[in-house]
Amino acid sequence: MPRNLLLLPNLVVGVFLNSFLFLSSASSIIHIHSADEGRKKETGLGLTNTKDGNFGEWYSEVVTNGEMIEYYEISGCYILRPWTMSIWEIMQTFFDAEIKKMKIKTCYFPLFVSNNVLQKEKDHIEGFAPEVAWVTRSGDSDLEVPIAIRPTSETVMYPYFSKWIRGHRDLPLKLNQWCNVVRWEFSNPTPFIRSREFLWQEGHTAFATKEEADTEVLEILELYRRLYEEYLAVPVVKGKKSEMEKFAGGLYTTSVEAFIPNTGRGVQGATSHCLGQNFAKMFEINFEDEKGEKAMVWQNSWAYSTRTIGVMVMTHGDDRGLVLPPKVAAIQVIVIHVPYKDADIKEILSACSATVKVLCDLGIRAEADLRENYSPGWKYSHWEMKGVPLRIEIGPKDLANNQVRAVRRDNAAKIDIPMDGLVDKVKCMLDDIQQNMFNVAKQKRDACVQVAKTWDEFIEALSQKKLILAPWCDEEEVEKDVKTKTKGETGAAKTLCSPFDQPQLPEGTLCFASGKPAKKWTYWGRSY
Ligand code: 86X
Repeated sequence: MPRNLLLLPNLVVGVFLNSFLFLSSASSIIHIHSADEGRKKETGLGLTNTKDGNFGEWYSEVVTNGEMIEYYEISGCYILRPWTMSIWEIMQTFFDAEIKKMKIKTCYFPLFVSNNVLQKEKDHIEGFAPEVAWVTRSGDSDLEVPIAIRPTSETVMYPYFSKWIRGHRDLPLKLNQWCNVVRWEFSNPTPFIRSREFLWQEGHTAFATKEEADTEVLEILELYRRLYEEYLAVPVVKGKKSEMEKFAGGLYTTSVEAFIPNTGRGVQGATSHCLGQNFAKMFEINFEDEKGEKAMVWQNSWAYSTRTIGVMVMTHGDDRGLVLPPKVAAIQVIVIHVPYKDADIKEILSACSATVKVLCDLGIRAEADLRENYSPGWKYSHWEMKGVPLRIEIGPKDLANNQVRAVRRDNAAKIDIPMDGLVDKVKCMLDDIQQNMFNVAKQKRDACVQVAKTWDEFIEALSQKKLILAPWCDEEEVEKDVKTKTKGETGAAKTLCSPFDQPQLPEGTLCFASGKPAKKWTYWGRSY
């Protein structure tokens, strides 16, 4: 049987479902008039929610229809499909190579933590305790003592730091592991952004001096910035967390912060902590220094997780689906043949394959979709939904003119490219798409930044979903007070970070919230 006949029942079901929705659901009537809806009818693809209309629903549709995520029967857990994992692997390849240049070694510690060890640093666990998941049983019998699943690995690793570090020659000790962690969150789970199990790298390092630790904190933070800005094309702010928002077990916390204009929420992109000597005290991580005296190590820890991918999707996605930055897209160029009446299909197909080959030979991730049981229009929508940066169409006219038609995912621009010099042109276009995606995202982010010098300005900006930059006295009590006063359905406002890149703070500037002298500019907002 010809393969395309098998498709007919699907098509019928698709159309039936659409008309069923139309008749039965009042809400579907609201968006049935959009141009996209026509496309959805025609192709069986497309989104039913828009980014501006219902951001939350749009997001879950994008990550599922884009084939990144499959929902799982356990709430807060998601299947990461190959389309996600190829992005993760590209980021991993970049980051892993960079930290190897810094002489950081790969390790792997067990998933399980004994209660004893987990409780070792009481202050550290306090507050987090409700999120810890426990294994209490094997088969039919209860375990003698329950064991925890790592929510992070400080308490797993540091006993061995204590064992392995004896003298100054054992320092620095610089380890990183790629693994999963589990935090049993109860607030609304969101794919990538807040999931109960996620993937991350966690770096844990120990030094003889605070200076070395301080330097590394910033080196790692710069890698996180590059990951976001150069790979994911997402602008971030580098800065320091307030005392309230820092990792309580550490000395100070630095972070890269992103912002989602649609929801008006900040999102912590990655953190790089200087732990000081707090953990060294608890875990007795001591060494004999050059003078033969007993000293305590200085430690750092740092992590980024699969949350990075969610931030990227939220930043760039549009009403047609995902928009992937070329540097992380598994497929950068999708080649689609456009058959036409009596044109020689064989010739078109071989032109497509030849195009893919020249692109791949010069390092571009290109693939052809030559399936004959799907129409070109269906394929356009499909690969748009998946966010492929560049589509190349080849039809009889293109063949005759020795050219191809290229269509950009980021701005829908169409241009004809002569076959001669195709690879160079495509490379340029991919670079341009990458740069343009960053520029557009930065423009949108910058347009959300609102300086607030008074309480009234602050409240007004908050209601307009702004990323607020305000002069602050840097007092914990005042931050608490702001949190209390802004508590509402959508969550309280808090500090995101104090940017390292500080605008001028004129003498005599007062704190927007307390009226005391301001010490620094700080970003405020609601956050994920
Ligand atoms: C904080 C701190 C730190 C290593 C990083 O941010 C980088 C990588 N860890 C993590 N944190 C916890 O310590 C924590 C502990 C428990 Cl027990 C928990 F259930 C949840 C946690 N969440 C965050």
